[in-house]
Amino acid sequence: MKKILLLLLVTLPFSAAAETTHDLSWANGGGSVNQSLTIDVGDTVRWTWGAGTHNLRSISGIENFDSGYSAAAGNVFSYTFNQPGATSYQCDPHASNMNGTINVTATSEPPTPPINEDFFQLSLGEPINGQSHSGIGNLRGWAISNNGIVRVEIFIDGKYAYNAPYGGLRVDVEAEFPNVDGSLLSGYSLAFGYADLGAGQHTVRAVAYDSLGNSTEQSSTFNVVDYDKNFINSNEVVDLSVSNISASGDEIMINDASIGQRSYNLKLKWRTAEQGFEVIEIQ
Ligand SMILES: [Cu+2]
Repeated sequence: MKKILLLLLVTLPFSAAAETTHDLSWANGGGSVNQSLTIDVGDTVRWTWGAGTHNLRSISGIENFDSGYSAAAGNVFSYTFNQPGATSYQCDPHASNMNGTINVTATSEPPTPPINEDFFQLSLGEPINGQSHSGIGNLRGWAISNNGIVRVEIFIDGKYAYNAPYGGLRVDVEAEFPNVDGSLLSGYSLAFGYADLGAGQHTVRAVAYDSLGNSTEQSSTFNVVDYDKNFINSNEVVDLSVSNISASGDEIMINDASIGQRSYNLKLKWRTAEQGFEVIEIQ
C-alpha cells in the first residue's frame, strides 16, 4: 500500500503537466498580428495557413524554426517548444501583419523522489560465523532503525528461542551511525551457553523488527567444542601443572590439561570480538 501511494505521488505531477497542443491561425487577414501565447515547456503550437503564400520563421529568442513557404490553405506547421523562454516569429513577406511571440514557462519541477530515510540494519557480533565456541559466552550484536527497533528475536538451529534483551549501550555504533535514532542504545546481549548446544555445528539467527513490522536478520553458523560434560563444576579440579604449554601466533596449545580427572588437549585463540582467548579445540 505504501509503495502504491508513493508511485501515485511521483507520477501525478507528470500527468498533470501533460503536453498540450495550441492552435493558431496563420493568415494575412489581420487575425495573425501580434500573436501572443504563453505555454508550458513541452507544449506544441500548431499554425494553420489561410489563403496566400506564407512562411513562418523564428526571428529572435530561444528557439529556431522555419516552416518554409507554402501556398496551400490549410497547410499546417507545428513546433514543440522544449525550452523555457520567449521566441518571436513572423511571415517574411507579411512581417507587419503576421507575427507573434510564444512565451514558454518552465513547468514546476517534478518533485525529487523522497529520500529513503528507512535505515534498518542488524549486526550479529557473537557467535562469530565460521568460528568455534565453547563453554559459556556471549550472544550479542546491535540493531538500528529510524523507525525504532521493537524487538530482536533469537533463533537457534532454526527454532525461535527467545527475544534478546535490547537497549544496551553501544558508543561504537552511535559513532558509526550518528544520524540513526537510537544508535547509542542499540545493543542486544545475553550470556549464552554454547556447550549446552552440544559439540558440532550450530546456527544462531538474530531477527530485528522495526515499528512498521519490517524485519532484517543475520545468521552465524559456528562450531561448538565441548568437554565430556557441559559444565565443569567448581569442585572439579583443573590442573595445568603437568601440562605442556606452547604458543604460536595468537594461539595457545595446552596439552595434558587435567580437568575433572580427565586429560584434554586444548587450543586457545585470541578473539577480537571477545577481547580474550577462547577455547576453540578440545581433544
Ligand atoms: Cu504571409
